[in-house]
Amino acid sequence: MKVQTLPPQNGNFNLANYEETAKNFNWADVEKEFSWHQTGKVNIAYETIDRHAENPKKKDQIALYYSDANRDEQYTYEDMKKMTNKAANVMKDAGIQKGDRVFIFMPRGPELYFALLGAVKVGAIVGPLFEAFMEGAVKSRLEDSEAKAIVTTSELLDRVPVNELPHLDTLFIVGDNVSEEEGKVDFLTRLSSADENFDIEWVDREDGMILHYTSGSTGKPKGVLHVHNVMIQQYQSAKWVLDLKEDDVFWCTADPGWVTGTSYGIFGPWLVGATNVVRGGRFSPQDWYGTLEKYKVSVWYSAPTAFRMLMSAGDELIKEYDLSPLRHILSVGEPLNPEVVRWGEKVFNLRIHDTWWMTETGALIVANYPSEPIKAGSMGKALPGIKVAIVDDQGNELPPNRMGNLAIEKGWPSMMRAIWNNEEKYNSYFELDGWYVSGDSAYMDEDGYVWFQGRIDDVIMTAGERVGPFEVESKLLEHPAVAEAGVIGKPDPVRGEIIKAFVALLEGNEPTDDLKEDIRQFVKKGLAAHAAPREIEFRDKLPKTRSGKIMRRVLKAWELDLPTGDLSTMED
Ligand code: 6R9
Repeated sequence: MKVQTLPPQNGNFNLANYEETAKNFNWADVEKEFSWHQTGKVNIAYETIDRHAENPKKKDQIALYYSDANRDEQYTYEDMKKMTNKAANVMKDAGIQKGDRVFIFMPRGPELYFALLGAVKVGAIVGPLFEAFMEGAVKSRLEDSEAKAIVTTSELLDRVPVNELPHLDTLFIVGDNVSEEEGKVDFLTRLSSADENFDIEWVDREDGMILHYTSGSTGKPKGVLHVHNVMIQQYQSAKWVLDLKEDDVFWCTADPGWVTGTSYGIFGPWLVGATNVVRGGRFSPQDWYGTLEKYKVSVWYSAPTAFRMLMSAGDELIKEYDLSPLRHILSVGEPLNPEVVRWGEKVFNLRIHDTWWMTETGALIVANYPSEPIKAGSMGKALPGIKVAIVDDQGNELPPNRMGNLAIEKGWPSMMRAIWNNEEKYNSYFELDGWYVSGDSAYMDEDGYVWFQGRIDDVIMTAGERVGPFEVESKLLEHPAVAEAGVIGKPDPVRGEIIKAFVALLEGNEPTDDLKEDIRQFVKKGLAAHAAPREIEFRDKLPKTRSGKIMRRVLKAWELDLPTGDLSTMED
C-alpha cells in the first residue's frame, strides 16, 4: 500500500524538533514549572485556575466561553477562581472531605466545571458521568465507588436510585426552586451566597483526583483512578501536541463524562493558560462551524465520527463561515481514515493530526506533531519521554512492521494508579513484565510511526465512545423476552462501529419488529442511548463456550461472513 506523507505545517511550534527533544527530555524538569516543586504539596485545581488568577497579567483573560441555545457566558480566570472556590465551600459545608467520591452527573454548563474543580479543591475524588446515562449505569458506578455525593440536575435526579445507594448521603441539585431537606442541597442558591475565598486542600501528588468509569470486554465498567500527578503529562502534551500557547482559543468537543473531556476539556488547556470553549447542546454542522467562527477557535480537538459527519454535510457549507483563525486540528478516539485527513487538507487547508491514548493512560501517548510529517492513516509517534513498543504475548519487543500488542513502558507520569476496588484487574494490565498492555493491536514502522490495527478484546468504539459489550448484554438479559444475548461492534462508515445485538428469545415470544424496538428502548432507558443496539438480530441459539461464555468472535464472523476459526471450545 502506498503511504501518503504530508509535510509539516509552517509555524512557530512548542515542539520544534522532535528528535532533539526526545533525546534530552526529562519529566522531572516539567515539575519545576510549578510551585509545588518547592512545597511538595499540590492541588491540580490550583494549578489549572488559581495560579493564573493570581497573576495580574492573566487574571482578566477569558478562561471559559460557554454557550448553548439559551445561554451565552464568559468567565475570566479570576471569575473561575471565585466560582470554583464557592463550589468548594458549598461542598465543604455539606461535609465533603478529602478522598470522598463526588460524582458529577449533568449536562455541560459552567456549573459542571465549577462543581468539578470545586470538589477537587476540597481534595475529593471526582467521578464525571455522561448525562445520557440511565439509572442502571448510574447505579453501578456509584455503588462500586461508594460515592458519598452527587451533583446533578432536577431533571436527572430520578435516574439516581438514592434509596439503593447506602453510601450516598448528599445530593447537590442544580435547578430552580430546589427544596432543601435532609441530604439535599440547593446548589445554585448556595453557590451564589457562598464565600469566594477558600483554603485549598493541599495534597500529595499521588493522592486520588479523578475516577473515570470505562468499559472493558468483560465484567462491569471499571473505575480508572488518576492522581494529581496526572497534570504533569496533561500539561506537557497540551503544549507539544495541542501546541497550545496562552493566547490560543481551544475547543475540545468531548463531554467531560469521557476522559478526553476532562484531560483536554479541562486540565490540559487551563494548565497552560489558554482559553477554553464549551458548547452545549447537540451536534449539527451549522452549529459546529458557527462555534468555530464565533469564538475564533485556533486549536480544535475532535473525533473521526464528527469529522465524517461534517464531511457528509458537504464542502459548500464551510464557505459560509470565516474559520481563518483556525491553525491546528486534532483527532482522537477511533481510527482516522486517510480520506478524512485529505478532506481536512482540502477544506481547512490544514492537516488533521491523529492522536492515540486511553482512559487508563490519563493523557496523550502517541501523536502527530505540527512540526513533523504526517503519514496519513498513522496515529503518529510516542510522546518524548515515553517509551511505546509493539510486544508479543510474552512481552518481547517486536521489530518494525510486525503486528502485536501496543504497549507502553510502565511508569509514565499520567498512568492510572488503580482500578477502584479491583487490584486483580489493575495487575492484569501489567502482566507482561514492565509493560502496560493496551488491548489494541498495532505495528510500528521504521520511523517510529504507530499504525492502529484493531482492538484485541471485544470493546466497541461507536461514534468515538467506548462501550463494553458485557454491560449491554447484561441489560438485554434483563428484558423479559430475552434468553441469551451477544453484542458486537459492526463496522459502519460514519460511526466507526455500531452496536449489533444477537438475541435468543425465551419460549413463547414472537420474533417481531415491535419486539426489537421494545428491546432497543429497554436498553436505551436502562443504560444509555449510545449503548442501545442499532441492530438486533434474533437467533434460536447463540454460540457459547463450554463454560457458558458467549463467543462474540463467532458472532462477528457470522456478521462479516468470515471464517469462524477455532471452535474447539464451543459447546455442542
Ligand atoms: C482517549 C480515548 C480508548 C480506545 C483505545 C483505542 C481507541 C483511541 C484512537 C483509537 C484508533 C486512534 N482509540 N484513539 N483507535 N485510532 N487515534 O479515546 O479513551 O475512551 O478509553 O478509548 O479508543 O481502541 O484503546 P477511551
